[in-house]
Amino acid sequence: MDSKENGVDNGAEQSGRRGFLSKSAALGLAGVTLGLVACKDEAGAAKGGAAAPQKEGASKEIAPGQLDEYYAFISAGHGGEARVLGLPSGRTLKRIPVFNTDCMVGWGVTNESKAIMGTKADGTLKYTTGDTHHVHGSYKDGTYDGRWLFVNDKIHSRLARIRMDTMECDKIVELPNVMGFHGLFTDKCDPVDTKINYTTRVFCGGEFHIPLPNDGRDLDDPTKWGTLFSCVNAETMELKWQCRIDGNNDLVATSYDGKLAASNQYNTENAADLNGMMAAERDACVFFNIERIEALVKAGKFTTIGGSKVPVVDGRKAANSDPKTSVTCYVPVGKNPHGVNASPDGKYFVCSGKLSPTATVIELKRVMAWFNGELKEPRDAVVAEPEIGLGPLHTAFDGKGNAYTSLFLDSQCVKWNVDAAIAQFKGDKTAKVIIEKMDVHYQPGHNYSSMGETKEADGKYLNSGNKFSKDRFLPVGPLHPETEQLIDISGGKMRLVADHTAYSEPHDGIIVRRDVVKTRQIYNMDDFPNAVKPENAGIERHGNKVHVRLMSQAPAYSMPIIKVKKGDEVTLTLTNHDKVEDLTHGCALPTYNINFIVNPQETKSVTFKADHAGAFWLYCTHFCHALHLEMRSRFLVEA
Ligand code: CUK
Ligand code: CUA
Ligand code: CA
Repeated sequence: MDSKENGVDNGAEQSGRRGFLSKSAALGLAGVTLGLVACKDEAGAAKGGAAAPQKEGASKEIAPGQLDEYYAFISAGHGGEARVLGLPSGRTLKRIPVFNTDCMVGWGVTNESKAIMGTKADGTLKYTTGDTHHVHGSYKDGTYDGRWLFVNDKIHSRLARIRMDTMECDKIVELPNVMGFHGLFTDKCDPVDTKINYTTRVFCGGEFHIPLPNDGRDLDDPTKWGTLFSCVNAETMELKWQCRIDGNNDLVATSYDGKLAASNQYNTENAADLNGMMAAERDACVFFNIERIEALVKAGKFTTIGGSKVPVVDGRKAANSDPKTSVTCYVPVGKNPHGVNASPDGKYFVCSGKLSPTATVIELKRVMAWFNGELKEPRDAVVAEPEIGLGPLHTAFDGKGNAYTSLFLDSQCVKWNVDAAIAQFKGDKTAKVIIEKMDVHYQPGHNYSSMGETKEADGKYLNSGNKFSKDRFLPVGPLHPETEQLIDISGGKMRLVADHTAYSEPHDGIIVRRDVVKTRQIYNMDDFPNAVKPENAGIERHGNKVHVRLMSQAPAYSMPIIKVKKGDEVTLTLTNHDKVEDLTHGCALPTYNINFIVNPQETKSVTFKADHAGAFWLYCTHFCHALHLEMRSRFLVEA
């Protein structure tokens, strides 16, 4: 059998695949993006697939029993969850259900998780789908403080918070009058009170234009539609304010001093169709002056939209003609940009062209100068715009002055030097901007580096989240796994260290030093007001409402028989009294579609109607003890 028969392409075919991907993607855009095809240079030309990891890379392997150096917290795309990997091994450490339901932990099953996810009047979940793209951490002193992670849901415009000590989602908020909440970033400091040098705000970019409010008006007149940039209080997870803009938001970045947030805009045209969105030669990166927006909110200079009470400040150009009072600054950048990333030194934001082969470097000092009326044009804040390759999307940094941008069309990662790009922009023809291009497999979206979005960027690892793996792994049917490729960037040359598979679909993530993360070992029973203790355990009945209060301690539940009547509304609360770390029990109830776990000292509950008469074994699903299989109780429902 040759390699083709079993569906595995060999090396020679790999290069064919690379060429095909590059050409077909470029062709699809031909006609609208002539410049893009024309600029393909030697360095960007298709090459063969990169080989297996090099020798030195192999030494990075984490032997059995050894722990990884880093955590990677990554989004899961339309899987709706967040994931935790160990790096460099790529071991999956945890999958954190957020917007999806998960029957391992009972996310979307228990009353507690449903209360976080949001329910309809009948108690069922409002949404069961999610689309997570971006995970960012909370900061203190310009680096991660290990407190929270925040993750977006593009499909239903929700922001979720994950506690890093338990690595569980604890709050979700839905953004009003926003559709397609895509980019998200935490702030790192208060713009005014510099003593608040930690995260108190989360910024959320709204991508899709919609009627405001979206209640059926203006359906046939998209010129009246708009998009909002939202600010959420990180502590309370309530909306602080929104800012209406011209064009749209895509991704978001923030400055270390808390004064600026920015979002790249690919639809400055405010268009409703593909050609319209690609009409302008340049789009923009819109900067928000946080201090001014909040001053307007404080002064009552805002409107509200529809039934929402959230203050909405006008950030459109027409309302912001004087830079000295403007809340927004629209800096023109390459066509249909995707991605805006802050350099770890806090000086620059880099916005990539996507349909332009360029990355635009914007100096924050100059943006502030524009807001102070000291810079003529917003475009004057641009200090470099190197040509780096085809389909540039996201940029990561090594903390040594180099940037790494994913090239979607070229299926490469390009390493370039920011200072050299600035020198070239000033006219230095000898400046060597491009340092190296490396093939990745294939069509990379996000890349992100170890501690790369903090002042502690250490330049050790770069992850390339690729949208296609194609021939990198054994085929598993029509849908292939995607690849997360780990690249060692600590030396002079980039080295591919490992391919990790990813279940659809890798977007953004962060790589965090392991010492930053401090997890809890067990829960505190007192944190649960509904905890079941020996004094209140048992069955309590009020009419047809029955509360079953159950305890678990390996290898038994506190009641061998639980008897209710058909038609009862049963609330089952289970507290795990085991105190040993990781001694988790499950609670599954056949026919009733109930399945969840309780960790040591944790309490969870479910409410359901006992609408099937009969005997049902309530059993432990989580292997906890030699007598795990014996850990079960009879749930009897009298007809
Ligand atoms: S986006 Cu995924 S590759 Cu949603 Cu951050 Cu660019
Ligand atoms: Cu308790 Cu298995
Ligand atoms: Ca555009």
